[in-house]
Amino acid sequence: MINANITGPQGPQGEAGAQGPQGNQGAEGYQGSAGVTGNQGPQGVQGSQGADGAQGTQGTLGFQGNSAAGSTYVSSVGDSTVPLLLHMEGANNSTTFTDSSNTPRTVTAYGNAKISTAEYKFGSSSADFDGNGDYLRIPYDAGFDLSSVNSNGSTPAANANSTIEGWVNPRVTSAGTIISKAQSGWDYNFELRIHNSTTLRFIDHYLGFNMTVPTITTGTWHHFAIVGVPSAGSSGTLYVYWNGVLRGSSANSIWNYSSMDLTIGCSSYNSPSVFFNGYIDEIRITKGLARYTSNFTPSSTAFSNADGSSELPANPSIGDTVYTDSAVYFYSSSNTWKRYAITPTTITP
Ligand SMILES: [Ca+2]
Ligand SMILES: [Ca+2]
Repeated sequence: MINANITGPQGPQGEAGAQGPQGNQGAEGYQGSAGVTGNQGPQGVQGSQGADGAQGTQGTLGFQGNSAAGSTYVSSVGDSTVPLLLHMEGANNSTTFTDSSNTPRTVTAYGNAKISTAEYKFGSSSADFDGNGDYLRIPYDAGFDLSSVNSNGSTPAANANSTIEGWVNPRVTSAGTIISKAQSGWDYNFELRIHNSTTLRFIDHYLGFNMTVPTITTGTWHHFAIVGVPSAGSSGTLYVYWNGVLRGSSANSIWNYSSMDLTIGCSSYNSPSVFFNGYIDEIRITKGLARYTSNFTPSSTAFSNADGSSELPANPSIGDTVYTDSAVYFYSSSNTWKRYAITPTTITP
């Protein structure tokens, strides 16, 4: 018999349910305590090299070099506009005065005129004059004749453009002559004096006149300049500058009576007189150039040598020569450059 109420065996367990969703993120933790300071880092590496600079401009043409038979023609050496340049350099008490001009001239010291290292404007010495019989004399030669103007006032030649300048440091301000070209018979080329502490005196070929200047202090360097400027149809004008300021002028014939010796430290009118007491340095004469035509600041450096010594080859061999139309420069066995002036004669073979 079949009993329909009999319970069957238990069925198998159902499958597990799906996993639940992920929980929310936890809260942020607390900040930790500060750490100790770390050690300094290592040095950085060197930067890379910079870019090359641009190429310089080409230098000027040099003189020919050191061949023992070297012989080089150049159109000119030195500054031919400078016929006298006295740096007043040398050993203390020396009586040798060297002209560093384009055509060096003989300078003779008279009285007690000497080199002194006690005072100088440039370099390490100046010329010292004691006010009693001391002066320098440079004989006349055509090379520093500043004339070419006639006493009748005809048009002067270009070399009447001229400049005479230098530095003075007086011990006294009583009358003393700085520079002079004069001779007997009222024949002055030019002459400049300190007349007193507030006055300069200038004498041209015809006339002397005074100029007022700020009080001249002793023991101080003062610059003077005499500038000749020709003017067409007349004789031109001489201008006198003191410490770069125009203090007077003369419209008489300029550079007249030029064929006389030059003296520094005395008047050379008749016999030497009116002697300068103090120091004089850096005298320069320029021929053919009026360097100052308005007030100016005097040079703060020594004037450049005009003798070409700074232009000749720096490392010559004995026997090297450099020549121009008017001179031969020869590197001698005494390891110095010698300049020989030449007067060419034209020949027709
Ligand atoms: Ca000097
Ligand atoms: Ca003397």
